Amino acid sequence: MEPTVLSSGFRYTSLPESYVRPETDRPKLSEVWELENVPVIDLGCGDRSLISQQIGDACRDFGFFQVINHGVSTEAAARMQEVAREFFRLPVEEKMKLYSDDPSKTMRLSTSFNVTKEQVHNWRDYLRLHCHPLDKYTPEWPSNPSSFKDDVANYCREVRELGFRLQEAISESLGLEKDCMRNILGEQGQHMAINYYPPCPEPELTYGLPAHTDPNALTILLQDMHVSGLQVLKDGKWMAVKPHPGAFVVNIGDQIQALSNGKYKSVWHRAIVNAEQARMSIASFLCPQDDATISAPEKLSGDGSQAVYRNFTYTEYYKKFWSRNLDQEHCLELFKN
Ligand SMILES: O=C(O)CCC(=O)C(=O)O
Repeated sequence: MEPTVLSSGFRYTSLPESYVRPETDRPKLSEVWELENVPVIDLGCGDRSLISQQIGDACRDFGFFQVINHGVSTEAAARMQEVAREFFRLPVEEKMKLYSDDPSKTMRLSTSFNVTKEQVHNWRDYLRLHCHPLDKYTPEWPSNPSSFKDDVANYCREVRELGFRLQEAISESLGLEKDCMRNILGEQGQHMAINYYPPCPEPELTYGLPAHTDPNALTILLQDMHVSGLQVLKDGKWMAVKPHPGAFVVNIGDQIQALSNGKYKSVWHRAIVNAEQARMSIASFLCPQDDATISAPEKLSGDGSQAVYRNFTYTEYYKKFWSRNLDQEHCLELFKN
């Protein structure tokens, strides 16, 4: 069968069989809690040690948090969201020119997660872009809508700065020099997934994205303000993360879990879909340089004798991550000492 995307203009009235999860692996939406006390950290409060303490607490207890007064302009975020919406409204023939199932491609439109490997599909389309260095990658980005390259590049620059500020605060919260994480991670790559979840006829039977952790270092998520869908596993229970006005959701990826020697958690999260409204989310991923050696600093791992994970390169980790299904065991488990 020819590959296609969900955002084709066709409105499904029932869920195609290939999206139906086995009974034991469904979202059980009635059992999901709303998380009232998701840490919301004010990065503009002017008190550096308070910020680092709040970030440390959030990374340890939740593995994720929201940030406000983060320095990314409201305009850049609004334009990013608007151009992403315009992209998914394009005719399907136009979008399909960018379609690929090959995870090694640096720019592609795809659907679900890993369509050729997975047994059950996910109710999601996504446009995945490499974003750093911008002058290397923007030429291959979509030129329709016409403002796509400019709007997305502006947003990427601002989000990258935010990511670095957060990594510095994370380093300090671990008692390390502020540049420590960034030095280990090297010249960081930056990727983006623009996720589009169309209305789903039977949201109880499937996922937009099943439970997964992120393989990268840090994820900065711009959520749809009006349609929620992100859920996080906390103390064995799924919790819905209600969008907070003007905030980004930040989560620790597997690499920071490894660098913190397991002190900070790369948490399981998932996206659920709903029957009435389409939802979008825009995830920016900061990733270690391909050949960066991921190894917890001695201050956290003794002289290495208490290192929870063996040393590995990001290339090695990333290959392993994409060779598996999204919802298998935590990929870091395979790198334990
Ligand atoms: O759509 C969301 O809220 C979650 C997106 C996500 O987890 C991802 O892109 O990896």
